[in-house]
Amino acid sequence: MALTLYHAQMSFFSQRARLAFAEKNVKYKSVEVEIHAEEQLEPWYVRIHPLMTVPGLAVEGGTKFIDSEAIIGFVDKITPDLPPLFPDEKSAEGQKCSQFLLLFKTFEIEVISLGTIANPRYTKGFKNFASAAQLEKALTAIINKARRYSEKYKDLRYEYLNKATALSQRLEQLKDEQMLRDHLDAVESALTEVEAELAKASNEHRDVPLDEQPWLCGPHFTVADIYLATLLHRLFFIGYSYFWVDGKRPYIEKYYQRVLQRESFRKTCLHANSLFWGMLAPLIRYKVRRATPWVLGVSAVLAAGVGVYMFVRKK
Ligand SMILES: N[C@@H](CCC(=O)N[C@@H](CS)C(=O)NCC(=O)O)C(=O)O
Repeated sequence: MALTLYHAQMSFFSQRARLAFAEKNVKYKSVEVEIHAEEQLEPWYVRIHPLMTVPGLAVEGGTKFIDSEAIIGFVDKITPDLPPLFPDEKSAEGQKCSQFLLLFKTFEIEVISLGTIANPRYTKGFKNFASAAQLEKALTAIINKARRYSEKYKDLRYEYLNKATALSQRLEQLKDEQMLRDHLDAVESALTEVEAELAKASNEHRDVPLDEQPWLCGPHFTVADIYLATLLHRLFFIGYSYFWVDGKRPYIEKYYQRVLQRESFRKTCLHANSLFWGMLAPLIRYKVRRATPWVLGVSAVLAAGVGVYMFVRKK
């Protein structure tokens, strides 16, 4: 069964999806959607993913998934012989997993990521790469593009108008500093619960070497670990590692170090937040991809010119 994953390196939700694929060792065709060049708004992608977000998954035969959790669920379903990412809800591990998934839904990482760029003062050591004004300008440009496209591509009119509305709400949130504070508080209290759970499990497995210790919900690396691992990685990148370093939440600190060593994580997420690998390199690939016909055309004309010149000179 051929699978095509549409994703972006730096995108938080794409990282979750890629990590699930790697955990379950499922192969897929990778198509990068360059969200920093607004490629998610191009009609070819809207026809695959009407919400114009990443990740998206297309399955041979026509089925599509347009949400990271649904994608992870699908990956889990097609690999029943491997330990489940969503353990049976009747098991203790499955119950914990559902509880943590609910807990991780008490805040929105997009509000935190974008809000932090607009208000970096809550972070420690975060090197801001855009001002609030630049961010607002960029979002406004995307909203305007969605509105223009709603006129240009009549068959996708409602999808584009929906997108413009969704992004306008994001823009309002960006200006709402109290909202950022609320979401940061929610993250902190979630981390407090995580710390308590990790501490309990670690004390119960005191004599077991670190690489054999349980993960968040039990013996297996589940979807709750995918969420926690990518959350910590993003928080680290945007300057909130002070939530756990320097003895603040030592079990989380140990957990994060363990995640950083995990092969699946290293392959899919380790460098995804870096400005070079997560933003610049994909942008260059995108430009090359788009420039290829033009570059090929010019090269062909030049080569033909040189050929004609040599031929004439020989005569
Ligand atoms: N609930 C969705 C959220 C996806 C999402 O918001 N993706 C972000 C990147 S992390 C995105 O595509 N942003 C670009 C946009 O909204 O135009 C999921 O879990 O897949």
